Amino acid sequence: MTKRRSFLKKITAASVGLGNLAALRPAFANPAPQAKKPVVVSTWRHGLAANEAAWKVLSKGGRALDAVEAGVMVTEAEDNLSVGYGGLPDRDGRVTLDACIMDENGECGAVACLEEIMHPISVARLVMEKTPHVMLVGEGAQEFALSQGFKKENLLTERSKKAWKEWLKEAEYKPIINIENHDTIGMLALDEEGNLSGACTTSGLAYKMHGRVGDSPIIGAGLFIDNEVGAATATGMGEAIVKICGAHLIVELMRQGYSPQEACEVAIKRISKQKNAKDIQIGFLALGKNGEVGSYALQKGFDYATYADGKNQMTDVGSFYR
Ligand code: SD4
Repeated sequence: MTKRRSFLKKITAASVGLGNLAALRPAFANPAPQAKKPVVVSTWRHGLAANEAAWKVLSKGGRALDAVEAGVMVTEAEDNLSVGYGGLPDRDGRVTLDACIMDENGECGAVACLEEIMHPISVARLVMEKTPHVMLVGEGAQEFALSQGFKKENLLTERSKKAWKEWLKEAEYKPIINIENHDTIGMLALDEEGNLSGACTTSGLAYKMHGRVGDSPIIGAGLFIDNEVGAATATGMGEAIVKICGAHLIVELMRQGYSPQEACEVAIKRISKQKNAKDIQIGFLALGKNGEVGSYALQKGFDYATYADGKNQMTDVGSFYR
């Protein structure tokens, strides 16, 4: 009998490919504490202003989906160098935008390489709500936006044009996101009803090849929501995030019982094995169904904004390379 039991133990461990069965974290290993809701979190310092707009929706009992759209629209309309209006262009001087949105029902929409439209997140939402598709890109995305009443606008500001002209003097093609050049906004919200949604929007990697798309509009990479479990979003070097399906990996780890913090750390550790990991920045942000927040980065310098209990505040994030 004892022999049989130890034999069974061995084959179970071997068949799941794990030397140590304790490494398996069933969902019941992590009982959910009392829900903290509503709550909204978003990447980087510009998340503070974005959270204010999201909170207006959430504090009135509004839907998380409406909150995240309203929130990131603030950042899209700001003259900053990394999201929407004023975003740094590609190497041909064209501002191309990527965005996606996902709701509590697992519905999602995305646009990639969209030009001259100030609010790609709202176009992404309409892709979700009005088409049978998940993603529209380039000209097709723009045509769809125009058909929905969006107007063409010049998004290349004097400041971003000047920066691009400066870059052209050397025009060395080094596609990298490190601690100096970043700032996609990824936002996750849990509403009073206990439903999760998220949004992610960016002008992407500065001076990228025309047509390059990062992680931010890719469901499962830059953003993923599972209303039974939690939500995750990403910022940083998109190629590295896509290679591990970052946001989906984090949510799936949370489903297995990892806390949002532990899940972000596992995902960052996985990226640390990639060949150029030392030179790039990645930040992950996760929100559990119970309102618990976790975040981790590859390099120092990542932070995020949380609005909960009527307070909006920044948190500095720990990093793999200290
Ligand atoms: C991208 N992840 O296009 C985006 C860029 C970014 O902070 O997050 N910057 O790869």
